[in-house]
Amino acid sequence: MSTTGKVIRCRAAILWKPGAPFSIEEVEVAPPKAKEVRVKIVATGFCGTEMKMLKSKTLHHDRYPIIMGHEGAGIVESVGEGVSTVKTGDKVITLFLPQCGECASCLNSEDNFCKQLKQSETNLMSDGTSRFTCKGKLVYHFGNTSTFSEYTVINEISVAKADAFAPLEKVCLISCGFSTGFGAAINTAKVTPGSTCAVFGLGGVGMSAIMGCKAAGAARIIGVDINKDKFEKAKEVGATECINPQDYEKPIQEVLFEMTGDGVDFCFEVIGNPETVAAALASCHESHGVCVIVGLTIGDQLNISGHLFLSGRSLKGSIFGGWKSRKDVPKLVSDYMAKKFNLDPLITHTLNLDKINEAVEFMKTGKCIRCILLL
Ligand code: COD
Ligand code: ZN
Repeated sequence: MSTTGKVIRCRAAILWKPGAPFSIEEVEVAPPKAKEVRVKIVATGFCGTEMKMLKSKTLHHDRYPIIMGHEGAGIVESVGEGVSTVKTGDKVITLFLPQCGECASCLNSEDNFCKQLKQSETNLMSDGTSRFTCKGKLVYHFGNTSTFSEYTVINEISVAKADAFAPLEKVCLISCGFSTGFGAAINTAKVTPGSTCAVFGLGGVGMSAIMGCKAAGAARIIGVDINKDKFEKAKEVGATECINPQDYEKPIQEVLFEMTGDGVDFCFEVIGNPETVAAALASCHESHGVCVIVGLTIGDQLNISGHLFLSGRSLKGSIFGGWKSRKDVPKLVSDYMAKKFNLDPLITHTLNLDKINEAVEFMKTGKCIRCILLL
């Protein structure tokens, strides 16, 4: 029996208040309105950014209850009026960063920061309402996507079509972690062949940055993390050496200067910590070194000496690895299908959505790179 045009009752992981565990509830998901699609989520990764959100007391402006999740893949269940680029049955990747195709950023070939991203700051759909309710209460959306639900409603500009044969339990990582890290190296830093790189933070996004540095032909890739259990995997994906700042008396930037002579050509901060951003910048070659910030979020303040820039270093931000989401994600999925990169090393755990709080524990204890949740 078709569910088109009807409210769907399904399971979702709800966060009722800051600091609470996820609670699996039955939710109602309204049909998509104009220019929206309703997606049956098949798989979603649990990203480090969700951990940041769980810890933060200030993000979301107290918009609870909320359905989080922004690293998803699924199948279009139905589409709203005026949707022309996807149809029922299509496999799609959810996009926390939309691509409207019309704003100044979308029209600029060097820019991917679609102005419609602002929409997600309301935690509601464009008409100011939510498509979710639970126990009679409005439930807020998250990151334009809300993938911790069996069904979700997303703007057409926030989904990308995926190859019909793509394994959704793997390519969901193209929705955030893989693309964010890999693209930071390829597109934002534009890592050059033979260069020396350092990646601070060896989570799913940092590992993907290592893969990007390797694909770009870097000669040396130094992984930096306080959890040495990450080193084996980092080397598997391309790190040539790994160091733990806690093993040294001196600051890590001095260690990196000793290891490289002149500092690294490209450095990536994939932790989201203002202090490690400062250390990553200071680890770069004094004149041509480029440091890319992948972590950090609203409210994070940097304290960096202007002296570091005088000689020519640069510090750059990066969102979604610089990819134009709707245009580039289908190509990334095709590249995955053509075995141009491997996502398996990033997937350390796979759990049913019901076990989402175990995924939180794995992330907390540093045991996991990516935990894929199946819905
Ligand atoms: N020094 C070295 N390593 C550290 C330190 C430190 N002081 N502190 C933590 N680490 C390591 C951890 O041991 C861990 O291995 C790694 O840093 C972080 O990995 P994860 O698995 O927690 O995180 P990822 O890889 O999934 O995500 C990292 C981000 C940097 C993307 C995230 O934390 C973040 O800052 N997000 C905000 C930016 C954002 O919203 N981006 C868009 C969506 S992702
Ligand atoms: Zn993410």
